[in-house]
Amino acid sequence: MKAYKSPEHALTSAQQFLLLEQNSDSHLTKELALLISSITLASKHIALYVKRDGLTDVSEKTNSKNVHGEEVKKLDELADKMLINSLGLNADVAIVSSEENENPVILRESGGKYILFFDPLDGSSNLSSGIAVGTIFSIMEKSKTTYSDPMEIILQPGNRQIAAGYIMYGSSTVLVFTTGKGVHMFTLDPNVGDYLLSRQNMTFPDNGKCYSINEGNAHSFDPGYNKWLDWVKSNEAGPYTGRYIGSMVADFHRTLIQGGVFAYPATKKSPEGKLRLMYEANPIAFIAEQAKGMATNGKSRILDIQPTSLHQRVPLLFGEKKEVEKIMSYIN
Ligand code: P6P
Repeated sequence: MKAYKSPEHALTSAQQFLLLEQNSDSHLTKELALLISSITLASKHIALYVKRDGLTDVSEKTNSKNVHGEEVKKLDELADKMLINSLGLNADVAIVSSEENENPVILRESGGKYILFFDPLDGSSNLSSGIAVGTIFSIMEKSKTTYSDPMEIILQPGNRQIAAGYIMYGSSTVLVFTTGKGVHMFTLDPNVGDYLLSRQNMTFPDNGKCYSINEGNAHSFDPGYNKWLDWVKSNEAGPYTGRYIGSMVADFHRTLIQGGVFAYPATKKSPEGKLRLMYEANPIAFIAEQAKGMATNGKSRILDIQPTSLHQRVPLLFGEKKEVEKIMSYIN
């Protein structure tokens, strides 16, 4: 990225940063900068509701269940609608797929060059506990202009992503994204009302010594995970710290900042894993690899998995390369 003269981090918005990058790299078009701005606009509205939880009824359950049979909070639906409405105004968006909709939403039968996947409010079951939640997004280009079944152009492997990111609604509201040229973080400044550059070219620290897994599921893990857990808690390995928030965006963000490793293996309740490939594992894996880390299903690279269905689940391990490889040495 060309050096630019503005003060290091004080005045660079996410959109300015993207447009500056565009000068140095043609693949990052104005459309993509505007597209990410559509997402951040919706996220500012979502942030307002998240920050006022308890004063409104948005963290209450709706009567409906989503395609996965999970309870849906009012804010899940509201966030989904805000994102689709904001993206629908962008003529470059053809199709959006979301955790909250069984089928893809075709915004433009013809025209539009981007297809998007998102989890509008990951971890929403934690909303009423005041725990960080997040919006996760993944952006691909349409692989062809004409198709008979939208799944022909939607079910692409994660290595076809051109951008991915998340907004974490936590102690601060942060946007983290990559367009394939490093991982960058922007903090929402409520006084300015915009996301301002706060960290650039982020990489996982080395030797984070933090492991993140829901040990309550240990009874149904592949035995290799329990062998790894015995090791990670041993004197030989230690000391490691256990941290598990139960909101993947927050667990990822902590791992990116503090280092370590996260694993959500297959369990008896979720034999394919719990996390969804297209709008959770793929975007997180793109960011993890751009931050010089690793993301796998325990056997292969997440980004190389050829999807077979829109809402398919995968086991997910991410974090420092050597820590992920350590787990893999026990399970394979
Ligand atoms: P468990 C939140 O519900 C979520 O989808 C992810 O954000 C999180 O990593 C995972 O589920 C937590 O699942 O079974 O540990 O509560």
